[in-house]
Amino acid sequence: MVMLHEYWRSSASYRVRIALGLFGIEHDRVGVDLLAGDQRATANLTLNKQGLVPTLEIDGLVLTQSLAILEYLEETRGPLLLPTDAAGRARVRALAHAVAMEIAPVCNMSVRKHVEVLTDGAMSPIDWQHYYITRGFAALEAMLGDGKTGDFCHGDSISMADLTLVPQVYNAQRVGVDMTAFPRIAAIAARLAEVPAVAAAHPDMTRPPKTVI
Ligand SMILES: N[C@@H](CCC(=O)N[C@@H](CS)C(=O)NCC(=O)O)C(=O)O
Repeated sequence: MVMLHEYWRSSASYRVRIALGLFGIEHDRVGVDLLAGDQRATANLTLNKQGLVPTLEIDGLVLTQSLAILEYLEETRGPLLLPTDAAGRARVRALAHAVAMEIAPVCNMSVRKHVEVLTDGAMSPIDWQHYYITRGFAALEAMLGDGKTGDFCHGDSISMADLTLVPQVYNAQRVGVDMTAFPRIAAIAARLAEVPAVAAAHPDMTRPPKTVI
């Protein structure tokens, strides 16, 4: 059985949930409560040495790092998430990395908490995220203006870039980023929200019962 170890609000987990849905891979989910610190408990560390989520158990393997997981699914079950031409793949990866390697890491929970401690509460986790998401989205919006964007980030087919965009827009909205400043990103996100596998992966659909928001 395929098993996804995840947290319902984790953007990296959200990417993998969308991919599993798009590939039609049946799976079970194991919740790792980040607010309770379960990511650093032995059960999670045994699977994910970095003490993070997600981890995907599939094909007898234990896979970590969401983009590596997406690439694995693509290589074993695709093509679906990457274009068939090298230039297209490079563009999609650049868009995906602009989110997953530039915006998301600095907005991670451990970073936000550390900044709050270092600044003695002067910099709130929300202000921190707001700043870095806004900055990152300004760059992403410009990247999407190169004429190769269609209904989705790369032409009219869903790609890995869309799988990183959706969770980041969810986070942006949670911290009050003004999405009207990013019309291309907002329009793509709105279209993606209509895709069944994307809608089914939304945190509200996967939130454990009785979760405090
Ligand atoms: N680059 C990693 C990032 C994983 C990551 O940072 N996960 C976050 C949730 S989105 C996490 O586990 N945070 C726990 C913590 O910061 O303690 C990936 O894409 O899988």
